Amino acid sequence: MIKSKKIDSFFKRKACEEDDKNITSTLSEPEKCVEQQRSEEKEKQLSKVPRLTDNEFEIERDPGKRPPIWQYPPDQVDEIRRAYLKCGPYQNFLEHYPFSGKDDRQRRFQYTWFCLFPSWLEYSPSKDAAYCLPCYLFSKKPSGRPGSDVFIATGFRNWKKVRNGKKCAFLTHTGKDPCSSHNNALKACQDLLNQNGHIRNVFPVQSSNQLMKNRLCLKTSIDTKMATRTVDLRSDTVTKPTEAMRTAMANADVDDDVLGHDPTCFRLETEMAKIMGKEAALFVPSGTMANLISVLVHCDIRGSEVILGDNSHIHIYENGGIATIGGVHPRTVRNNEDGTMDIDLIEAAIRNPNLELIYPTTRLICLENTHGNSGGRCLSVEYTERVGEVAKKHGLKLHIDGARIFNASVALGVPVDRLVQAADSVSVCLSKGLGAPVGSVIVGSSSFIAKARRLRKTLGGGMRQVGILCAAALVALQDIVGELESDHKKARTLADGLNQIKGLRVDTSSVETNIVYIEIKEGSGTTAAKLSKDLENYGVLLMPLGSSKIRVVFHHQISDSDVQYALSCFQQAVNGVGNENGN
Ligand code: TLP
Repeated sequence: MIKSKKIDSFFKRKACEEDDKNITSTLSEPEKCVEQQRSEEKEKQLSKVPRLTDNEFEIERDPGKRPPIWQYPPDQVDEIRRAYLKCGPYQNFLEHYPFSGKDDRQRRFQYTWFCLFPSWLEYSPSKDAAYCLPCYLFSKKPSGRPGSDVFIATGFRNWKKVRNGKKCAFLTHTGKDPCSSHNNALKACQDLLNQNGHIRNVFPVQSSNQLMKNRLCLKTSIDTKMATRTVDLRSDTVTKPTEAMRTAMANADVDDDVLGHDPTCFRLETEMAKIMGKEAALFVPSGTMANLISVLVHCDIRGSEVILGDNSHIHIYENGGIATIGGVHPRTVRNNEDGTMDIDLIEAAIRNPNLELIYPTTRLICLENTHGNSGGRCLSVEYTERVGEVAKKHGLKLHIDGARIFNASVALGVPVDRLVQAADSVSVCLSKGLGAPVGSVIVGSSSFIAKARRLRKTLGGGMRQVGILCAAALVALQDIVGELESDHKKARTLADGLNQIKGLRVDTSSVETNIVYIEIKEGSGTTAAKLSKDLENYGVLLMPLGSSKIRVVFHHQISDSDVQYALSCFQQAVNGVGNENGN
């Protein structure tokens, strides 16, 4: 993978340019003479730098000599910005640049860049460097991060290095993203120059009639916004990629992953294996395929049986794929309300290998953590380890459907690798609470993942430039895992609020993570289907289950005010009255 360079690296000065004094001290007499001529020439150039007095402001044309914009008094800074914009960026004539190279060549190359970016690129004669005017005008106190502050490109004489297209420092500075800090600064400049439409300038010229009309318009647009507000609680699968994800996707370094060469996919798989404490990882299109592949790799001998919960996702919602596609026989054990299966029931379900003439052969136990149909409840390390011991004792493998394993890890306060230590394989969804648009990852031993890779191809899950998807997933790991705790908090707030509404009930003790199951009490006068429909009219989306149960799932795109809004809509829909707190 090619590392993208920071802007500074394009402008590293050559050692010989580092210190002009050092250079002169090592020069011969004739060379010193030339050098002196040059510096006199430079001084002359500087004296030519125009200075402009605009009312009280003296505009310093040389960007290398200006004080930082944020040092000006806040009430004057816009006027100063406007004055600078009126002058435009300071650029040099070709003949005014100091010559470069031993044979005193003109700086045509550098000059060309100024012609290419006439609206923002500036030249500083005193520093012999390039600057960006809009970025200067809207710079904040420096953050100190390299490349993130005002564009000050020193090392002017070495600019030939930027010639190769996509790594050009100037293009990198402007950025392709319309919201890059440079483009934002450009927009800010335009806004500053176009103040006619500003509300401050429009209001004073309006009659009282017009003012009243405007107020009504404003109220209508707020009402409309309320009515068109959407609070999507159907699942944590509904999130839209964040801006950071979209940017990462657009810039992802990719190659053919079926050939095993996609660098971003490699990065994600390596990272996931590390986080989960397993040898290897494999990116797959969905949680369903992740579970199917995992079960099929563990049960690759005909006549295999898997023990799994009767209320598990694999058993209920995955089209029976393990049986219809994999020929694996499911043996269900009752799921308790907390998502566990009793250990003795699991053990009792393991087939007696001596009777293989009549029984299928048990090869695998599957757990689900968090357990979706039990309201997102967490399986503890202790429980998982006890199941792992049973599996080991009988020579079986343990797979965890960890679609929401990060939610469990956060809720239990246990590192995720510890939580899955007893498992031979884990499927982890990136497109649930983590908010990535697509994908799951399977983790396990290297040999397990090698077989899984082959099966993924068989199932049509091998994808080519898949780094585009993995790039978003890497952002999800970095940005969204930290949001899960807040999702859980919001779920509890909603649960508590709903319990205050007559006709609804939530078992708050079951709300451990981001899922809330709502029960509609008998005599409430509504049903799951009707309530969902009514809430949909307010823009609150959820999932009705049966006649009296509704599921809501939280994710990072639900805000605190969404929770309050949803509560007041529930109140309104069930009881026909409501206040802002939903009480
Ligand atoms: N769950 C979806 C629906 O299918 C119910 C949801 O909205 O919760 N394991 C678990 C525990 C899951 O909850 C899901 C999806 C999957 C696997 C399957 O993942 P995908 O949808 O990516 O195939």
